[in-house]
Amino acid sequence: MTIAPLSWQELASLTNFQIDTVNGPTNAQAQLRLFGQSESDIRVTLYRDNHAWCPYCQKIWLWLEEKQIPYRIKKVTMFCYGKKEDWYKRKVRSGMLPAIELDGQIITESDDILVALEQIFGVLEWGMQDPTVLPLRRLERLLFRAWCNWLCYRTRSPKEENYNRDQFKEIVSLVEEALDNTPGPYFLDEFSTADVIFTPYVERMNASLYYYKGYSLRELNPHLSLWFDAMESRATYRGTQSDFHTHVHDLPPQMGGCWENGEPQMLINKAKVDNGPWLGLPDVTYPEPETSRGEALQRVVKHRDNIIQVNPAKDSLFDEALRCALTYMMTGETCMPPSGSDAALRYLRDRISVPRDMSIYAAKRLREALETTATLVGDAQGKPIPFNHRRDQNPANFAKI
Ligand SMILES: N[C@@H](CCC(=O)N[C@@H](CS)C(=O)NCC(=O)O)C(=O)O
Repeated sequence: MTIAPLSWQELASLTNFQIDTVNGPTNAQAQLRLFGQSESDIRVTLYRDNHAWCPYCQKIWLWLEEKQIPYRIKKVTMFCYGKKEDWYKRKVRSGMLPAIELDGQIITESDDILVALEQIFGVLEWGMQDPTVLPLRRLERLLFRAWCNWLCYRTRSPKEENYNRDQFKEIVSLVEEALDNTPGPYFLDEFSTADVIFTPYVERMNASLYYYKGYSLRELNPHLSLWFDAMESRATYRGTQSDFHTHVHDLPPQMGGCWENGEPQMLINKAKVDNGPWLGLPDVTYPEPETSRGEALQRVVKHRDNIIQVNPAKDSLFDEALRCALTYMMTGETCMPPSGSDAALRYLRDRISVPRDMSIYAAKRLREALETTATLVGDAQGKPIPFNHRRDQNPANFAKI
């Protein structure tokens, strides 16, 4: 039995999802964060990328959220998905992100930014220059380099591939040791700057190694596993957290390539991340909030005109197909989309970006609904996701919003 697609008006009536972007939980949509304070208290502007893909920006974002420092957010285009704004190049000649404006002064380089913020607002438990934090910062860079060596260089032989993997695992064992040395799940006795420093790349390592190498960082390393769980207990981290699908496709142009090893486990993982099922992937383990479907629906209803416009399919065809997927997501009833809409539905499935568009479980529910609905009419895939750039995600297409 299939049902007719609901109208946009009927769909809109099924969600009352709303968050207070300014004073509520950490979220990717905010342009202003006050934490109950007033705009006149603001001393900081954070310049970060539109899509929340920039790892060094996540570091500053998380720190500001943890310290509840009121700040403004100005979003800038990364080279990989569009043209850098001239106004930003006048502020930061290299165009690099992140940057902050602190009491009118521009500061770049994420580590320097944290040091400058600490001088004004105090440290997050332990500071960047603290003797307990410095070795952890060095360890994070070691881990980062070992990850790059394994993931981002095309190896010429299995021997070379295995060598890079073993080098990475060796550094991971040092990370496990460091985590084992503390009484709780974090890198020091309490959650601190040290955890913020590790967060962006450990999250990206978890995603990319699962997909490109068949290696599940979070599942294979007990202390890292507890660390991830502890991070996910924090609303601040949840607000910045991305999913596997987003990362594995945003990393290649940023990193200059990510290389598959072609092993059986890798092929299984890759198929799961690309085609689902997305629930159950080790990119998130906290329980799904009841609001996930309502959130996904609210975000699509809000941006539907642009979502339909950027889709390669004819507007009327995709409008109906999208309503079918949303109808299915909200009612659980199968809703047959128009024939020929399978590629269009999968085009959107592949371009939901977490946390830019919605949070992790909302995205999983939406991807699932799009895929299930597409399957009713065929197995055509959307235009492939580009590997060398992501201009398919140019924010200019959404600039009117
Ligand atoms: N060492 C710098 C690195 C910053 C960096 O590499 N930023 C990248 C984004 S993650 C960037 O701005 N790339 C230019 C672009 O993509 O537009 C820092 O720690 O802030």
